[in-house]
Order: sequence, then C-alpha cells, then structure tokens
Amino acid sequence: MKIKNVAIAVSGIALALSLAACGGGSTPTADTTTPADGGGEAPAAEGYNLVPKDIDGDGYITLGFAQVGAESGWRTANTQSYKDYFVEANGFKLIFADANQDADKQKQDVRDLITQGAEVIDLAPVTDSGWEPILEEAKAAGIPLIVSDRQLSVSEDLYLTYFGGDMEAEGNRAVEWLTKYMADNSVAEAKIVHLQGTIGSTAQKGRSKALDDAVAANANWSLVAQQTGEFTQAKGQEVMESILQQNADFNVIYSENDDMTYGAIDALTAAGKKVEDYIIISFDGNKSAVQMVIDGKIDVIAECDPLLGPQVGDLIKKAAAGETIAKITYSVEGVIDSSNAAEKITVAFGS
Ligand code: GZL
Repeated sequence: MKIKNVAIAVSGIALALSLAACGGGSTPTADTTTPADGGGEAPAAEGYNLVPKDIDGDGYITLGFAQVGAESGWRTANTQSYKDYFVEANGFKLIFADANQDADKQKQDVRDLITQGAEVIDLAPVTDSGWEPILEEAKAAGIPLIVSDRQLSVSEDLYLTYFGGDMEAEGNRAVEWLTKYMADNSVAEAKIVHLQGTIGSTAQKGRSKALDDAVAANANWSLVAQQTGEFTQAKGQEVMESILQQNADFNVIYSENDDMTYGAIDALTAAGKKVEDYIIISFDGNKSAVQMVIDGKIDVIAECDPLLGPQVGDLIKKAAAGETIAKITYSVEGVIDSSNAAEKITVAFGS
C-alpha cells in the first residue's frame, strides 16, 4: 500500500526541482558541446562544412522534416511546433514526411526529401541504427542535416547539429525522484513494472538505461515486468492488462511516456485497482498528465520538451548566417510533481 497521503501530511518534501521552463518553447541552454562554425570559410563542424542556404534562390530556406509519426501527444505538439514555425513569414518553406513509426520507411522519406528540393533536412529518427548510408547521401547531395528529438549513434561529421532532450538525464531525474520518495516515505521496496518506449529509439534507450542502472545498484529494487508499449496509449493499456492478468505483485510503474501511462491507468481502473496505491512515474508533461499529478494519480513526470520548431529554426538561421552553433544542444528540462504541478500546468503543452 503506497503511503502517498502520509507524504502529503508530512508535506515538507521540498525537492530541489529544476524550475526550468519546459513546453513553452524555452530557448536552449548553454548545455552544449563541440562548437560548430556555420558558413564562411570555417567548416560548420569538425569535418562537416555544410550550412543551410537558399539553394534555389526563391527567397526561402526549404526545410524537409522527417518526422517519426503521430503516436503520442508529445509528437502532435512537436509536429505542430514545426508547422507553426517553418512558414514563409519566418523565411522558410516546409516539406513534411511522416514515417508512421516505421524506421525503414523513414530512411526512404529522407531520400525523397533530398529529391523533392529540401535545402536542409531535420531528422527525428524512429530508431538510431542504420543511418550512416542515408546521412552520407544527404552530405554528398550538399544538403545539411540536423538531428532533433532523438540522437543518432553516428560520426559527428555526418550531421550539422543535434537539438532535443538528453534522455538518459531525464531517466536519471526520474530515478533520483523515486529514490528520494522511497526514503522520505519509508517505502521498503520498489517492485517495478517498466513500460518501455519504441525499442531502439534513443528516447527508450536513455530512459531504460537510467532505470536498469538503478535496479542494478539497489538491492531493494526489482523489475517485475519490462515490455514496450511503443509510446502509444492503446499498447500501454494492452501491456498493463496482460501484466495484471498474471497477478504480478508491483508497487511502481515506470512508464516512458504519458500516453502509455494513460493506458496503464485505464487498465488498472478497469481491473478494479486503486491507482493511488501505485507510485506512477511518467515522461513528457502533456497538460492532461500534469492534471493527473494534481489529482494524485501520477506521482512524477520527467519533462521532455516537444516545442522544438522555433529553437531548431533559430539554429538554422544562426548557421546560415555563418554563426557558431553547438554540435549538441539539450533542452532545458526538470521534473513535475505535487510541489510544482499547479505552476507547471499553466505552461504545459498539448491537451
Ligand atoms: C522524446 C520523444 C518521445 C516522447 C514520446 O524526445 O522522442 O517520442 O517521449 C514520443 O511521447 O512518442
């Protein structure tokens, strides 16, 4: 039995939470590495000398956006931030490609963007493997490529810059929150159901590594179940239903995005369980999920900012103007729990 009420009673839990803005299109921090010089004589980055420019002279830079899909509230907000920002009023045109969460289709999407006249490509990769040949083709075609949202394990001379969340850091914030919650509330054991995101995405890899490392380091933590819910509500519900049918004994749910969390909560409710009896950890920070923190259903959300469009646009403009841009820029993110949810819901993204 979770002792959340006691936690509220002894309220004094003052988590040193990052009050960093998230979801409000916050400008990137200085949390960057390997400065890259865009334009001019200097290469845009070590071994990478392509910078965005108006190749066809129509007065606009055409961005080809290779998007993951439409699997979650985060993705919907992410796509909208690009469609809102990359417009002629801001000096851009947009060609949009939706991979429908299909990694192979996405590789063809990038090839198509090259032939369709993209002058810079933004790739949000479904998964992080097998990209080198495609990135080589974009480079050979003289089209600068930006990686956003999820990182790639490729040589830095194959892309201009990365902008998005640091997924392992997000996972570590969630794990640190759970560690403190257990200590402050005398929770003896963490028996964990782990709902993973799309296997092979760096969002899943980073968030899963943080939990796997913590389970290995804490004798009183154990994984009761670990399965992908593919970042969707329907699959998250299906996985939780099957776990409940096995009468598994657990007290913690570590769910790698809000949509799978919604599905898991639906499954618990349908099975007659009291949601408040479980310590529920989620990722992203959709408005509905933040409301569930206020309502006492979700205990903590590790933030992940989807509103990347304006910030990527800013990096493109800087590189096009020959300014130095960092090779990697991570979003400013923190955690949302009962201590700051009322404030965070005022800037939360989505519905
Ligand atoms: C994270 C992003 C993840 C979100 C999910 O940057 O790639 O994919 O956490 C989304 O909601 O589906």
